Amino acid sequence: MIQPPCVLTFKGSYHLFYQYNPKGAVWGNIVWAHSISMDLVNWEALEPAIFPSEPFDIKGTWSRSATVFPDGNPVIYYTGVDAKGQQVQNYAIPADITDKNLRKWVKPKEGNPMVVADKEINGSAFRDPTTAWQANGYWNILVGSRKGSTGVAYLFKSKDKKTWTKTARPLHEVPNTGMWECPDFFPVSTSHEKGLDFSELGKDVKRVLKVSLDVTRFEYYTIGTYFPDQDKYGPDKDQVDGWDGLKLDYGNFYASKSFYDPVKFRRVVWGWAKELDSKEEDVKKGWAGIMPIPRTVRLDPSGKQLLAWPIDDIETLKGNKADVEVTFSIPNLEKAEPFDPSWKDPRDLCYKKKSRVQGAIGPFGLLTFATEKLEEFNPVFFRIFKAQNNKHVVLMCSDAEPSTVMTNVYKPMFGGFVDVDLSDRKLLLWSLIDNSVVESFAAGGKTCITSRVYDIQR
Ligand code: DQQ
Repeated sequence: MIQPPCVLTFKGSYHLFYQYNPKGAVWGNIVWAHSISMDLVNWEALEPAIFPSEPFDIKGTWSRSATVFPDGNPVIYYTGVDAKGQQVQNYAIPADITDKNLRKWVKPKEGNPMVVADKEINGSAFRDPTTAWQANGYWNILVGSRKGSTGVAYLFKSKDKKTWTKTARPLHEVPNTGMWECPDFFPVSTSHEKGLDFSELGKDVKRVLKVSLDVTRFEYYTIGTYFPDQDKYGPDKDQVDGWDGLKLDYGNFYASKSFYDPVKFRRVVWGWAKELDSKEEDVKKGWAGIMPIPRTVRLDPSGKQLLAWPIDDIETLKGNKADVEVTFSIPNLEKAEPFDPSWKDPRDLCYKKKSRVQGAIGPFGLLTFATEKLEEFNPVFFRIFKAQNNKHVVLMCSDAEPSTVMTNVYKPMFGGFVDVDLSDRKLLLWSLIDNSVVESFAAGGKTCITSRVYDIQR
């Protein structure tokens, strides 16, 4: 069983670390597995890098981040579950910095555990430290948590990277969002398309805060401003800061983490798609959970959302004919059915309108994994509505329900709105299809949906 990825770039190669159960295809016995790649596509598995061994992580070595400090030395921050079952933040460093594969990692006795829950923090809900960034002479990390039902990103600061102090208030918190796992806090440029490293500040720089919601198992992000002098983050005025917020992916995509790639000057986000198969099947096949294709992210020119697009390195895989690119032309937008403003949740709307019920414009899209007689197919499709302001609302759905006749799998519908200008009456869709996963990108990466699909033919 694998869980979310974390990437470290070191001396021109990519190191992938991820939660892994070496004893089976179910959650448990988590170690940090380690693979290495020169291109983010072809990977070689190495020995696990981190596993429970010390009082401060004996009951678990969980998620994660990697930081390369300006002196070139990498550090991993991870959550350990200590002997008392409390979640604490630890660090590990390479045993031999001259080994470019960084095979062995050590957890120094000095300074571990690095951050423990104080009286204010719930030590059973305190995990997933971020990559460190620098501001005003301090190093900063976030740790995800909750206070009752309020989701929280605690901020810790350090001058020497050894002693970390919690700031007076969290960097950000939002009532009724529950536990925030895997926070990610990164800068994006408003003036160019290249990625920025974590410590970039400045007037052409906005900040993204992404959190993974343990309650819904979806993620959301906001775009806003980071105020390092006040240790505060504020989402922009028009951003939805809660369950209905923007998503990097509206489908089976969780616990994502981004990294800055100094090789190609880009910001790459990598998520995790869990298995929706039955546990018995997972055990039988011997694995569960996948990493979808890593995605480059940047700010949309509107400044209101991100664009996510599969990394260009996958061009090398194109010979496998596992992708479909379509441009849909919409001849007559006039006949679109009216959009009811009470339809707030795109996923609910996909369920309500279903994939087989004909509307005025839509459903139209792709039938992936279709059997010859259409007993099974996974539709990725759109519907277009007309809103009161005369603008159009584009709904994108991916429906796993008809994708299999098997009954012992979870077959969800996923949906997201696509904020796209339809004045040229065109809508673009790119789907990457691979065995049991369909990753679809609408309108240049404005809306993405990852689905797991299981068919009788596999
Ligand atoms: N799962 C881990 C956490 C992380 C979550 C525990 C993601 O570290 O927050 O397995 O699903």
